[in-house]
Amino acid sequence: EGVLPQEYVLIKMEIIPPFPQKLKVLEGKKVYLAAATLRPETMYGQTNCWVLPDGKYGAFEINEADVFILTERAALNLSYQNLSKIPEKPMCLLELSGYDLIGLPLKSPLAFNEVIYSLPMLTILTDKGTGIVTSVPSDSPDDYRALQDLKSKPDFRKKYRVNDEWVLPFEVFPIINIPEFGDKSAEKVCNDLKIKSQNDKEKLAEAKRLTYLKGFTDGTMLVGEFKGKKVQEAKPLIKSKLLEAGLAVLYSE
Ligand code: A2H
Repeated sequence: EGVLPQEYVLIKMEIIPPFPQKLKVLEGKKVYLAAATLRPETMYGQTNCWVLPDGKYGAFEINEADVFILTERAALNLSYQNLSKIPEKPMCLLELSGYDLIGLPLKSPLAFNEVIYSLPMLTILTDKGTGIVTSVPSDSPDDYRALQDLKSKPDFRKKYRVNDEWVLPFEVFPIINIPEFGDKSAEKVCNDLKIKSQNDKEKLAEAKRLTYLKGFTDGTMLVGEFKGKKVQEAKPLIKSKLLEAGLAVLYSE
């Protein structure tokens, strides 16, 4: 944990009914996987959501209307940030594991894919953000590699009961150009560094360092309302739009 608080945007990824048996008690409510991101301007390119299979999650009442699925730790922090039905007290309606969340169909803000699915990622940290991560494989090396792992390894899909239709139709979609890395910067850097799996932590850290900074300083939007604008300019505008539309909330830790 750093000294300064980190501010995330929580993207409200809505679960599309009908709910599976395990989540049936929540049906009738608006239930979201709340994904913590530092890159709200990349939401056009979402291909899936990531959960930690062995992670512990809960469905928490945030206000009269909304239920968020995230870690208890994040729910506690949110309850001190005016995001709990009862102030300073997380209201858990249902305890869940990551396994319960795999395969949920989701509708996520700005995503060009109308329906995306929740899939397993083994490197998610439960002491950071919400434990839920939205996947943008064009611009995030972690997301690119984890999606490739699922696509290229049928045994891996089988182990986590991931249906082919939740993974195979989803292609890396260009949303930002970085002069040095092209339109699919994460794919390019992962290939250049010969990253073979989501567990290749050191190389992925290097890939993230390379793309994260360059994306912000040199990136140009290829899609959306701010197409043609620099990422630096578009990012705060897209963030404000999401917040004002009620499609996302801010979260600090
Ligand atoms: B970012 P920082 Cl396109 N465990 O969002 C692992 N990773 C997590 C996480 C957790 N518990 N919570 C959030 N994250 C990811 C988009 C994105 C992100 C892009 C490019 C880079 C990038 C789409 N995924 O992050 O350690 C989330 O992925 C590169 C750093 O707090 C979040 O933003 O700095 C980022 O890591 C937060 O990481």
